[in-house]
Amino acid sequence: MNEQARIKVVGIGGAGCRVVSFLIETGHSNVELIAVNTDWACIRASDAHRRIELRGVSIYGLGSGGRPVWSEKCAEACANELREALSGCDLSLIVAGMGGGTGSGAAPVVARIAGETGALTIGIATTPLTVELCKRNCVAEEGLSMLCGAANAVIVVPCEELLAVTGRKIGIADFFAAMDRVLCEGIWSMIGLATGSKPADISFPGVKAIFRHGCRADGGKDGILKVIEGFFRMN
Ligand SMILES: Nc1nc2c(ncn2[C@@H]2O[C@H](COP(=O)(O)OP(=O)(O)OP(=O)(O)O)[C@@H](O)[C@H]2O)c(=O)[nH]1
Ligand SMILES: [Mg+2]
Repeated sequence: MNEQARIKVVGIGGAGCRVVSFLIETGHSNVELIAVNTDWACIRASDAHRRIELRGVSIYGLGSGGRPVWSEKCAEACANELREALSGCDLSLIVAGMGGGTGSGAAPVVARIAGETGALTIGIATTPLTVELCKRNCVAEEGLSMLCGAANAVIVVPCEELLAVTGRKIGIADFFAAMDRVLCEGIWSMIGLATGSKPADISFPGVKAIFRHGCRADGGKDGILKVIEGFFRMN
């Protein structure tokens, strides 16, 4: 059991920042929560422990409007601030919804920087609903592939899988609130595993060894915990 593992959770873009807000509501004292966005109003409204407004390209703080290349440039321009915020931890969880510009473009840069600080870096990324624009699905695929290249492991949570559970009659706001809850529960479970609180015999170095492989895992409707437990069983 290792309760000393230093953990940071970084939410990127609208979806990532919402998950961070949810994590704050559900509380955990040992974890630093960081919100990163090109949408400065979203950042200013966030009660994350650390808030980073991405700037560098003329997007006027209004989000990237679906342009991952702009967000990537902004994240590179803010690399020093990101590095400083991300340093000093053992495990970085990088959370983003793939399909928009900020999560898809900036999360891979944030993951790379987190890895450079020496932290084990795990991406937690949602993929869009099939009803979302075709362009969003293409942007998501590309963003995901970049994130997989930058993080030690990426846990993919397809929105479509949750829709299969909630049914299609649910409103979009309720649906994404449910998605936030699933992600939030999965993240706390993962932190429980990483800090050794569950199961008790798994040490943080063990978690580190398992996720060092740089693989991609599908979360699906059973949530993230099953995936994590799967990794432990495999090893
Ligand atoms: N969990 C969750 N996912 C969301 C939410 N809103 C949208 N998404 C999903 O996340 C994807 C990315 O959306 P956003 O996070 O809003 O986009 P962004 O990264 O801020 O990108 P830009 O606004 O284009 O700069 C969408 O295509 C949806 O699939 C939300 O409130 N919660
Ligand atoms: Mg946005």
